Amino acid sequence: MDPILQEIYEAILNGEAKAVESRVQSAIQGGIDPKEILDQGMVSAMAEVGLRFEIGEYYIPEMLISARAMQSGMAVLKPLLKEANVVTAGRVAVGTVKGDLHDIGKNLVSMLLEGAGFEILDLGTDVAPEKFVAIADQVNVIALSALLTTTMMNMKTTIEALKTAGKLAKVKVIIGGAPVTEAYAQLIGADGYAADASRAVAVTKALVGK
Ligand code: B1M
Repeated sequence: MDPILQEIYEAILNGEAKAVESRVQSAIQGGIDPKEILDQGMVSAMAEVGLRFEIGEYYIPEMLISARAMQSGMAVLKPLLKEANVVTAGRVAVGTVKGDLHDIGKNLVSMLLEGAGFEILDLGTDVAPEKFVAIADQVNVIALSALLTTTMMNMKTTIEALKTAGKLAKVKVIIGGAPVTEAYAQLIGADGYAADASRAVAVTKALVGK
């Protein structure tokens, strides 16, 4: 791995937000592809944070501090990830489902969709099904994220609420997040599933016929 990417990786593990910010800036100035910075330096560091949490080496505060450091790097990368396209390809409501506070993956999906020309309505985290129902008429696609096995079932609840409200004829639903699978998406009647943020762009484009 490029030494600067290794430094970003270490700084996220250590929760050093300022260092992440400055190293990401240096990596951009050094001509490293933003996608490489994101995947190798940052997303892989968060995967390691998760592993350390699993084996009891990290606790919630460490996870939170690393997440903040990751967000500070993402803020630097955001304009570069967005600059690819400015045409509105459609409107997408993005949110992490009820009970779930994880927002890094959701923010990444939003950024890349925005970069691909979609207009984003970010509903945030812990979003109740009724909120997705309320916004359904204003968007082409609803994008649901979940990181917990205990909250992914709220994707099903959300799709059921949209169905009951008669919204599914007009709006498509894409789901994703670490515990989510293609099989689960099919089981709960989602229109699309993506394993990562780049694939979420491709799937969303396909859903709106672009
Ligand atoms: Co939490 N957490 N966390 N956490 N956390 C996980 C998810 C966990 C796997 C850690 C572990 O045990 N190894 C575990 C879940 C276990 C499970 O359910 N099976 C867990 C747990 C248990 C918890 C708590 C319950 C801990 C506790 O309180 N005891 C608690 C729950 C709080 C709640 O939500 N109600 C909790 C809290 C937190 C923090 C607040 C401390 C913090 C979140 C901060 C924040 O988001 N602002 C946190 C963090 C940071 C993590 C880990 C370490 C990292 C998550 C992350 O941001 N990854 C995580 C471990 C891990 O994932 N390895 C963990 C980076 C991000 C880019 O990846 O979000 O997966 P991800 O997004 C990916 C794909 O999933 C996909 O695209 C992205 C890549 O391009 N994707 C989509 C995501 N959404 C998509 C939507 C799409 C398409 C693709 O279409 C719409």
